[in-house]
Amino acid sequence: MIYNRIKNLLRKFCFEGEYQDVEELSSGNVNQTYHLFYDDNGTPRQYILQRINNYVFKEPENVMRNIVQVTRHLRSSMESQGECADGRVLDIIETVDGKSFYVDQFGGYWRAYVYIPNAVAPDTVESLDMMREVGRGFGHFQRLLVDFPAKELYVPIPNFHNTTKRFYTFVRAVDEDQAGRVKKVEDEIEFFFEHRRMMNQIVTLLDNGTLPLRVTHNDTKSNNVMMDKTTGKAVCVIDLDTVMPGSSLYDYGDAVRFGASTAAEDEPDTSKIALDLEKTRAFTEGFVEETNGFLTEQELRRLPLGIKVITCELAMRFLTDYIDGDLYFRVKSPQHNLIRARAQMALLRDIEKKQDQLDDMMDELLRRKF
Ligand code: GN1
Ligand code: MG
Repeated sequence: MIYNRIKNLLRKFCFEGEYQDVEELSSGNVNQTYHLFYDDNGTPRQYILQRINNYVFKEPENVMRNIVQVTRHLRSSMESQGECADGRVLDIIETVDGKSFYVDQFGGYWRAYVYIPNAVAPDTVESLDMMREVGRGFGHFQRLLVDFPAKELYVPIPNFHNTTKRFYTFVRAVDEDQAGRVKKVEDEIEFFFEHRRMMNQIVTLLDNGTLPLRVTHNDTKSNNVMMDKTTGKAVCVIDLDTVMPGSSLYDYGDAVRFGASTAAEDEPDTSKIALDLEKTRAFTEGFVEETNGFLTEQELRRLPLGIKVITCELAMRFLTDYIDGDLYFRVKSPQHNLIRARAQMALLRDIEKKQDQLDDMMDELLRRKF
């Protein structure tokens, strides 16, 4: 029973009211997440309780230090721009000792947030309006952090989107073949060798100063932005674990990869997977509108490169984890990481076919802007 897993933790946090119920939320691939229901003298209260994956995040206390700082900055940026921050920024529930996390007797790290009411974290983006709004949500997030002192941030996963280094990690995994799976995936391995040059491009452009380093979210799936059920507006960006210096191309590219795909990230039938250009355009409009004025022309022109690089990078990360024996991502079956890798490879092939159309879309949007 889920309750047995969490019951001892409940009194460690400053939750208000009486515990009523718990549900496990399963859409994350890394952390374990629970939705808690409380009753505070007739007022319902809801919380999120999460166990931070400490295989992925080696120093969870520093991840939490980042989140405390980032949420504080988001709140004060909103207030200074005359926006109401209530319910629009992740709200950490402290432990009874006044900390932002609790360590259990097995060394597990736990944290809690106020659940954002009347909102959904969409696993699939159903309409163009919703996709435009997801774009606004992540664009707005980037705008609020534009003056965040990047040097103060701890880097939770070094080289997280350094695709060049990720390629070396992949090659090492192939060489070591620790789960004996390499012989089953020779064609897939070849695919990443063929895409090696393309994958290096953002790293090179950051290194030579063509693209600026910014504070970015780095995990911009549509289910990381809460959408208000009544108004359909983006209310709050969640999952701040990987906020760190990066490129706007990563945030743009990852959001399009996920939200504008015609199928789920782990769709086994690859014939169903394609990039929806209309959704891509809708996202781009929302994102560009919110980041207007601070994204450079170099960044704007290269946004489509972000879609390709991030899709390829993630495909390679899934394949690496399959080869390693499923150490990193949570899997539902022994084939899950391979299915995910093949799905992202299929998406990348379709993105490559649509390259000219993506470039035309950006040209047209840029002509409108300048
Ligand atoms: C992981 O756990 P979740 O769903 O927030 C991963 C992302 C991947 C994503 C793919 C820290 O995110 O990088 O893009 O899965 N997060 C980490 O679904 O590795
Ligand atoms: Mg995440």
